[in-house]
Amino acid sequence: MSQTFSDTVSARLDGGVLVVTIDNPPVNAASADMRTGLAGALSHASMADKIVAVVITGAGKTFVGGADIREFGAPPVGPLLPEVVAAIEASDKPVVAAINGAALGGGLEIGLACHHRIVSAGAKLGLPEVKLGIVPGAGGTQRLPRLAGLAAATELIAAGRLVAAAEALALGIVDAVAEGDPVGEAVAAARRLAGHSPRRTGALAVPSADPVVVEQAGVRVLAKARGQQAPVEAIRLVRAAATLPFEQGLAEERATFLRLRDSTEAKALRHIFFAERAAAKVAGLDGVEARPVRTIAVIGLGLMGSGIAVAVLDAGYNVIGVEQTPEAAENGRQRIAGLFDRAVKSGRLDAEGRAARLARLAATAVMEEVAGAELVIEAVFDDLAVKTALFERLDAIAAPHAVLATNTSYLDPDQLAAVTARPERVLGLHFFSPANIMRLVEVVRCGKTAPDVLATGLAVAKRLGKLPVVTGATEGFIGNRVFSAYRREAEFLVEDGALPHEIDAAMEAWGFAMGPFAVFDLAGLEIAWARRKRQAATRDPSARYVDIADRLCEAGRFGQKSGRGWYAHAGGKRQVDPEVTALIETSRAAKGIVVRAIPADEIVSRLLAAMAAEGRALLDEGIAARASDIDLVMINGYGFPAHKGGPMFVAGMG
Ligand code: T1G
Repeated sequence: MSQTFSDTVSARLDGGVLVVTIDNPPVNAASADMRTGLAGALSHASMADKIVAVVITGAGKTFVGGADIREFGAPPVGPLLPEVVAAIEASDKPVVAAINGAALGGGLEIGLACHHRIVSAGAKLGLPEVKLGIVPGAGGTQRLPRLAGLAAATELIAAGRLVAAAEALALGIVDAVAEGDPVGEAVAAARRLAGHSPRRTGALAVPSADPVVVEQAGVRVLAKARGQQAPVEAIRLVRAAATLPFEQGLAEERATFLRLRDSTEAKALRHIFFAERAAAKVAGLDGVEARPVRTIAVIGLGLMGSGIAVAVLDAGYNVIGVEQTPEAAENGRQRIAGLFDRAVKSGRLDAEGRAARLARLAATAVMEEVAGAELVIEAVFDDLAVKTALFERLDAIAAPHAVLATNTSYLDPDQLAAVTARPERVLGLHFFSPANIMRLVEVVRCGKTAPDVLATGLAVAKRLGKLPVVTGATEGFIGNRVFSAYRREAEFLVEDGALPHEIDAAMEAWGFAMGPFAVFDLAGLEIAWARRKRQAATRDPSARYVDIADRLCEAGRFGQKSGRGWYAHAGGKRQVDPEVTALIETSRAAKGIVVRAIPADEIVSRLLAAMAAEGRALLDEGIAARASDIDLVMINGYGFPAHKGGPMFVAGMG
């Protein structure tokens, strides 16, 4: 017989054990109602003599997905999670966690306060709060070190890394991995523990550890934190677990959590969290089924094509890799095999996985073989004539129901669709290099793309583990349009008086891993130069135009690959090149520009404003569906720091 303690918490008695189930779809977040219910169940258990122990579990595929992030910023509603967690730990009757699925943030903190933890084999556990710009706020930084030690706790909390069940057992975070149903095994364990004094995590001593090892764990995480606050605070709090009395550590943690929760960094990362979920909701696709896809043809196995093929093979699809000649096809197959070798070397893949993936790859020079694919992705040279001819051919030989996708970065996919008999089956899938690593895929909805074709593109991108963002068809889509505005303003700043290294220094100090000119040199200057030349005839003569980059390219300075660009590059290092400074000064003088010193904050604000203004235009044109999509594209494709939220968020338009 089941008993309810709130809308989201109910319980049943199983031979003296109260089995409490949290059922708060979609992720059993620790909402106010859930907390009230859990607290109610615990106090009921403490008062009922017939109850000898408690088991806590979640309904569905999640244990508890954490605190309810939507409640952040709203006035707090009691009982607060730390109070519920403290009640669990203080219970005189053993409380066993049956971790049936994801136990994240406050969800794991509930588990850590239980006296025994049994996890199902497929569950993921972790304290990913730093990914939201905060630290655990319900005891995670004080209880996890007591179970897993300082070094592991430092790494897991400061990096927000999740662990699978086996690693959680090895680290001492859980007591057992369930062979079958974790609830049944938890009830059995609870009965065994009944009548014994509970093992309270907070009462455990923090195992001693080699301070050097603990220090190194923190250093490794901070090397990637790029000035974010939360990882620094997480490391400090985990250390405090070893030096402060438990209750004092909890208080310090809570104060830090509350301070960070309202920080701009946390608001920015929360914005990104919900932006990623919102991007998946595409207008006009409610109830639209994606077409089934088992085999994907990738045309062109160069840098982009081979990366795309690897991502597709990693996701379990069959791949038909097409090149112009048998030799090129074999080179392509070897390039793909080489990418898998690297994955094996870095431990991300084992030999069996590599072999299984390559077994699903057919590399060929016979274009007609694409007839066996439900989706064709072309990644050939980004030239209109080349791609148009290819689409005419594909339209004739691809399966009637197959979806045709272009990986173009700058061409208008509508022009490619127009040369086919069925333009409704054409869309853009714009991957970012390296395509097997970069998360972002711009999914381009062309003028005639059918809803189920768009749904198919989104479904495939999601299965690749990518972050798909839908964009309309315009030159450069969302990302390159905003990046072009960024580039334009950066060059205006150079003409006005700032030097490339000063601009890069300002943007890197603000949070970018690389400033614009370092990125231009890394990507190569020739592609933008070719586009500027293509546009020269139609460029508005009254519009401001900076020709310094043209001068650099005319001098053979194409960036890192040619050893010289905006910088001189040697030994993997970039250096200010007096030749470039002289070229800049000459160009300014030729235009009679009165140079002035430009402070770093003006550099930053002008570049951010330029990106936001272009974003605004994309929204007005209906190319981007929402401002947060633009933030996702710039963060996941162009190195905009996530903890800043994106150009639209910074401009207050997120
Ligand atoms: N709060 C509120 N809503 C949440 C949520 C949460 N914690 N997690 C997910 N959602 C919503 C999400 O917005 C989406 O809504 C729907 O649930 C499905 O999510 C004190 C303070 C659990 C692995 O960081 O990582 O605890 O779009 O699409 O792919 O120390 O959600 O449908 O309207 O992601 O199956 C720490 C966050 C919080 C975990 C499931 N917890 N969540 O993935 O579904 S801070 C986290 C996830 C904390 C304490 C602190 C994933 C998931 P909608 P989804 P999924």
